[in-house]
Amino acid sequence: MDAIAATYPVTAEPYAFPFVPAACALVVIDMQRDFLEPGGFGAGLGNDVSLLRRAIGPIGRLLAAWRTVGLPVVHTREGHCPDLSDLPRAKHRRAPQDVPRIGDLGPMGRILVRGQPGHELIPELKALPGEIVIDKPGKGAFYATDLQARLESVGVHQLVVTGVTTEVCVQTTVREANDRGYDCLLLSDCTASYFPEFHAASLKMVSAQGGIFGWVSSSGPVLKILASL
Ligand code: TIU
Repeated sequence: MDAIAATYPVTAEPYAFPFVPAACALVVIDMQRDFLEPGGFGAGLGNDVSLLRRAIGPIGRLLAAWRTVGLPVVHTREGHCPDLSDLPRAKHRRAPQDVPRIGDLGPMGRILVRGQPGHELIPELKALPGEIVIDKPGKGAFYATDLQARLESVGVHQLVVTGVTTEVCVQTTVREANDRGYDCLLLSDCTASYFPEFHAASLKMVSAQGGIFGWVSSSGPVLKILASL
């Protein structure tokens, strides 16, 4: 049997994740300038964006190993059409009066608008040609996107999930994936939040109750398996 079609147990909470490389995609959620760099959406909401940078190195190393094996990679980007027709009124309104809103002009162009500099993936984690890039108007990567069809077309039913922020777009995506029948492994060092306590609680919520939404590990055990393939 092909080595990538075998099952490799990954040490995880609440028990080993049955990693089948041939059926697994790496999902990198919203590693965009608007969330990680000063002057973007995250900073405008009053967050310390430097807290998210801890995930860049671990995601970069995992991406490199994943690409070497040739498994599918999905990058997501949160954002809206320039005419904001896919921006629900409630999401647009939901900000204090004095902060920049989605669509407003900031130092990296219009905030969370597709095609603007702030919407781009950070330079450290650019998508390579052939990798799936999902532009999503919501927090979850399945809502109003063709992600499920794209995963089905490449035979994927497991997801290794990384990116930002742990309790917002990452956890929303894990919950959506769980309801659609995907096994998700969330990697603690490859995710980050503006609120370290929310990061820790999110990881616990996923793996508690027998793995109610999935599994939690760190990138080390996955890297070791990838290196052996
Ligand atoms: N604000 C916050 O923590 N996150 C978001 O708005 N989007 C994502 O998590 N990508």
